[in-house]
Amino acid sequence: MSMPEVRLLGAKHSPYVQRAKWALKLKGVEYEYQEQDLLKKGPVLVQCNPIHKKVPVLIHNGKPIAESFIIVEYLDETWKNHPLLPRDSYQRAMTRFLAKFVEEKFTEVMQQVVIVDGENQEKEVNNAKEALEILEGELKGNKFFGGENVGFVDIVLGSIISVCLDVIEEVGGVKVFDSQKFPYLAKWNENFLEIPAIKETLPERGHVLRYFSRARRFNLAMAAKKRRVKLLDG
Ligand SMILES: N[C@@H](CCC(=O)N[C@@H](CS)C(=O)NCC(=O)O)C(=O)O
Repeated sequence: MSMPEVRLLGAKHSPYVQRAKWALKLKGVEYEYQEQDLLKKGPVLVQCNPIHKKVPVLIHNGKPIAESFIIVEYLDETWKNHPLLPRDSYQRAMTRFLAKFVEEKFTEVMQQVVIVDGENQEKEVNNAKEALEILEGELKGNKFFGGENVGFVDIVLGSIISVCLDVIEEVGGVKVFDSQKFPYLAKWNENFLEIPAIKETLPERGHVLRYFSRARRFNLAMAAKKRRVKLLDG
């Protein structure tokens, strides 16, 4: 049997994998999906992403590509239909700038919101709100960050806002998003979830919920253990 041209190594709960799935779906690329066990990483994952051993990994004609940003950009360069980044170099640079902002100031902050508590959590919630305020201003009533069609920034931000945000709020016991305060983003989220290619490939909420609940329990237990060790030491 011949190998499929495009394969995706993923995990059911993962917002990063979701980005690759959306880009593939929007471009209408057929692919074979292979779920990975992230606790016992198998030889395929280790071989394809030896440096990080993380998903997603896209395998195109036997050649692996890791990191969600790199994968989405690779797909955009390889399949020209439904462009995800603008053609103009300056506009492309601006798109990448905003996507990087989302990753550093929102995605990574939301990851902290879900695994810490107390004052640290309050601080991270405020950081997340500040990032949302900036994104609200960048959107300025446009349908999508990509204009009339969803693009790179929509995919990156959607993987957090449309997939994880309410789960993170539930698991972390906090409120980050307020549709009164961020009306453009609230409308953007509605528009985003109305696109068939986006809503048909959304992960099941239960998988995302289980993943974040486990991550929170684990991290809080580790933090408590560290505090105990420090008390004994000092
Ligand atoms: N920067 C990476 C992050 C990917 C990532 O963190 N993937 C998680 C799944 S949500 C993973 O594979 N974790 C396994 C591990 O950290 O060992 C990307 O954008 O693709």
